[in-house]
Amino acid sequence: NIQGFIFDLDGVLTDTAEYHYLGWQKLADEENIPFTREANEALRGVSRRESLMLIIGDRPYSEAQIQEMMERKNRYYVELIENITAKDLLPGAIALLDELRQTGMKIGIGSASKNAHTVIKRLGIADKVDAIADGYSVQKPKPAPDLFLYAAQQLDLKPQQCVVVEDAAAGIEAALAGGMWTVGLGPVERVGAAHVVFPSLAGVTWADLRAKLNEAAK
Ligand code: G16
Ligand code: MG
Repeated sequence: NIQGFIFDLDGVLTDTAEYHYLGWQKLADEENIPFTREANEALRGVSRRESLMLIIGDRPYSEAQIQEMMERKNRYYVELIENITAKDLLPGAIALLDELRQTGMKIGIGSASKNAHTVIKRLGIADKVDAIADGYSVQKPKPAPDLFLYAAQQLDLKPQQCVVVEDAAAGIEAALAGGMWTVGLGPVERVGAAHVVFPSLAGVTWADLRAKLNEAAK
């Protein structure tokens, strides 16, 4: 019996992926490391540190240099997200959030980002969510289930009462490992492991979700 939804932030409710990309691209250019938009796809939902590791590969940076680069990229990112408004919500996000709340569902956010609180505030949805699990909440990043389990706990729900909505393969993996229902947004090649897949939240209603989840439960 489903009683709550946990939404990933970047790629599900808003598209901050572009700002993460611009931040990493600037850093990579400054460090003379080749980096492209395509390479950025592999960083979807991946933690800040893991993202940097994928960018630098086996280049011999010290821990101090790694820390400095993470901070530098974050400064660029924080600057870029200053202008986020409700207009940056992805199509269908607000309609579904509002509908789910009306049906009595609890709503949580499960984001790997340490900037999640800022983004949620700027999007104007802070009063529509009951709990936020972010990049400070747990140690182990997705695909470990810890972040979503933390969110479920904050909502006072059992994992099997929660639906996780994710755009990243690592996020679907994390939610499945936590014993939750999963909705994947995007191509099947990326989120096909989810119980239910939609191209995006545009036009998705609770009735659609309930029907497809019931189907998947059979
Ligand atoms: C996001 C993004 C990732 C980003 C990570 C950490 O997660 O998808 O690209 O690297 O958070 O963000 P920050 O550097 O702000 O702590 P999610 O989980 O909302 O998709
Ligand atoms: Mg995401």
